[in-house]
Amino acid sequence: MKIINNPSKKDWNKILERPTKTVDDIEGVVNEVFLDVQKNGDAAVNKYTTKFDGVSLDNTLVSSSEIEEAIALVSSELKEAIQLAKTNITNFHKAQKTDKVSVETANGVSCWQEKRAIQKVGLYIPGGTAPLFSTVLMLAIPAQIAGCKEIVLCSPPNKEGKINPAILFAANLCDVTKIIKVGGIQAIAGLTFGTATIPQVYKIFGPGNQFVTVAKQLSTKFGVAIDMPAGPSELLVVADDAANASYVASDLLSQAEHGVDSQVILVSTSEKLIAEVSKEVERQLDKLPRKEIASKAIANSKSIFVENEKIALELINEYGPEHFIVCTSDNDFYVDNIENAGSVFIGNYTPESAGDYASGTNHTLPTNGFSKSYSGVNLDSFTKSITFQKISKEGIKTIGNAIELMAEAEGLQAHKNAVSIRLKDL
Ligand code: HSO
Ligand code: ZN
Repeated sequence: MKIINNPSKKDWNKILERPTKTVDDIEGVVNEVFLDVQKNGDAAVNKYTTKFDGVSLDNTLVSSSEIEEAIALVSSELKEAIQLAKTNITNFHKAQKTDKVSVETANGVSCWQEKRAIQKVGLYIPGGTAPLFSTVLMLAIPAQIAGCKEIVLCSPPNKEGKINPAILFAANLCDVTKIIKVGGIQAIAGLTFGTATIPQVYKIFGPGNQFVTVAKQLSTKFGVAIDMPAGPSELLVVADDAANASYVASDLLSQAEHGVDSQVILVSTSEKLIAEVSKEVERQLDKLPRKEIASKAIANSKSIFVENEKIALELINEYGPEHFIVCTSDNDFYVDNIENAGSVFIGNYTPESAGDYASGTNHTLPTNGFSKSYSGVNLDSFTKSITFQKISKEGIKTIGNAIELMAEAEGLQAHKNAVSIRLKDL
């Protein structure tokens, strides 16, 4: 890891820059696939599955026998672990339910707000080198709790035309409505327009590569909502001599192993800790099966020494990390004052992996500085609020004149009339 000593504020932006990516050439392919799927449905989807995933499938809908087969392939230990995670994620997300908000704003004027589930949602689960079945839990559990009626899961098939058994097990455990073997741009296009096999949905969730990310963004042009703009995983750790250097190194590596473009940053007021963590990272890295990926991410990563906690906090808020681990002699200072972060992990015994899998919080979080304006996925991501109002005769008398005056001042006579016609009768 590159060590940066006491950087001046004007250099922060440069130092904290995310790994850049070029989107231009991707947009062309994404547009082409979208047009084709919109016009030709399943035929186009299947064509791109053959082209991009190297497999031709007659039927992309996962059958109950395929699910049975997958269930048999998952070890009972792993099933129990997944069940434990499901319980914790369920508990935490169920608690996020809120009561309806009801206010009599003026005499006879009742206003209230209630949440309703988004009826149809699409969950995208990437394939790739690490099949993230934990993401199935993070998306399908809150979708169920919210009451979404149709939960469609898309995940790319491997060369044998199959989806990883743990993904199928988790999807089945969480009562996903339909599982479809389709990935990449064609999956997002299918969820956007609907095909004979893929139902059209109102909101698409889940991580993916750059193609999937650009496709999700394009789907919004066709009226589909998305969870958030996704980017490579990130972790920022703030630690001082109160932290265990080998734990800190293990956390940094846990995130670095996601991908070569993952970004991990250590911020510290202790030069001693920075030196120890660097050594530990090298030592632990050497033994990792995904060493090649993690070492590339580590090569782009930084340890930043700062003079005091105040500067550290300012720098962290400027960066807005997806994951933020706090392990210092004054954790409360950071916890109380952090403004931009997706999820915060506190103390020596709270690794990021806990939130990735089993503590109960959601691991679908804003990256790329979007924690400044976006929340991570939570129960509300699967609902929308509807406002209601009921006005009595008394109520319209109370606010009617104000409405008439305002409508007139905006030059909207018909608006005014809608009130006047009623007031006349009272
Ligand atoms: N850290 C990832 C989630 C994940 N990690 C899934 C392991 N499995 C989200 O940033
Ligand atoms: Zn992770």
